Amino acid sequence: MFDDIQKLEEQAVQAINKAMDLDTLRKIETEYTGKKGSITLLLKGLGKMAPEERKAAGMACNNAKQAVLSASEFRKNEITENEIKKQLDAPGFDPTLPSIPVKQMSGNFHPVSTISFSVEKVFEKLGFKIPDYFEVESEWFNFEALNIPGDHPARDMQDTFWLKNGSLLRTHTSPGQARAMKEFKPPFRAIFPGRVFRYERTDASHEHTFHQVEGLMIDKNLSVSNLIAIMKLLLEAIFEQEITIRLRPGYFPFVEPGFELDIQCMTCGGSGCPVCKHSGWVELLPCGLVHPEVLKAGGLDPDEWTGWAFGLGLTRLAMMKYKINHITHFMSGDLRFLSQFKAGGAR
Ligand code: FA5
Repeated sequence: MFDDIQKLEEQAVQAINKAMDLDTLRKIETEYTGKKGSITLLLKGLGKMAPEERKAAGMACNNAKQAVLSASEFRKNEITENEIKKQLDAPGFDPTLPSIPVKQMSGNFHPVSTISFSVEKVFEKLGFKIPDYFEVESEWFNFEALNIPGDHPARDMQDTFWLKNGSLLRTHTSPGQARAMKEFKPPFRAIFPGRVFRYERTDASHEHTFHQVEGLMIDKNLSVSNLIAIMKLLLEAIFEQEITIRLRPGYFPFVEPGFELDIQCMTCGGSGCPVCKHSGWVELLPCGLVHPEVLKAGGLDPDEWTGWAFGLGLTRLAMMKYKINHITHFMSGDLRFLSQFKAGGAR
């Protein structure tokens, strides 16, 4: 057995030293150390040996395998160096020629990051905390804590990517509501921006993976007028112009009352155009006063505490701000698209 191992090692090293190109080298390596290589087969046969012989034979096989791999690595470097030398010595090669100019590509933020930073800046000044919650969530935080039990039809509003262990990819940033209520002592105010996922067909304005930012304020005696004031302040800071907003009733099980907030179309000023489908208004974000059941799930007494919440689609906001006509550009990884957003963010 030991003679066989030594013979195989010698044969392999000889063949390796004679190899003139990397392809041949790779073939020899596989012939001896690959899955069905001769040294590997010897190693596989060790199980049939008597236990007292097995250990020494195993060591010998492993040493031989190591010797073959080292010889191969050494020869690989020699072949590569020879190849480079051949190219440098070839007639017509002029190492003094200037290289092809490298395009200056300084890094810049993704437009969705830029818009998220702008939102964070506004809320930071107003004393909001910015915790970072989980993309992989429990069913309880994503649904139950938000007053959406298993048989509730509202579950169908957001198609879910379920994981094998029963967790899910959060379908919105709202699971942060109960998390924040459990984490911070009231009164508090927080926003939680992040990536969310929905099992959805993509089109010009729908992605399966997109960004939202959730806002939550918990205090005593909060009202819808507090919410409107903060939303107006946020949107005017983002769009850098005066904004007219309106609220329409909207249904979400975790807010009562719930609203859809629209802004007056910035393209036509409200007179009607294709962007606003001739209505003069563009739907921007859902919001409302936190439902008593959600306060309870977060461990707060609804007789003592009130709250408002909103869920802003950051990717859609970036589309509006930068006038992007198709949402799939954002995750395309296309440098021609991304390089339009200069360092600092604004185009
Ligand atoms: C929600 O996700 C609620 N959690 C928002 C909320 C929070 C309501 C707090 C009340 C209180 P909705 O499914 O409508 O709601 O999504 C919110 C925003 O995310 C939408 O207005 C839109 O801007 C964006 N959005 C929704 N689906 C997609 C999608 N597939 N692709 C891109 N953006 C989307």
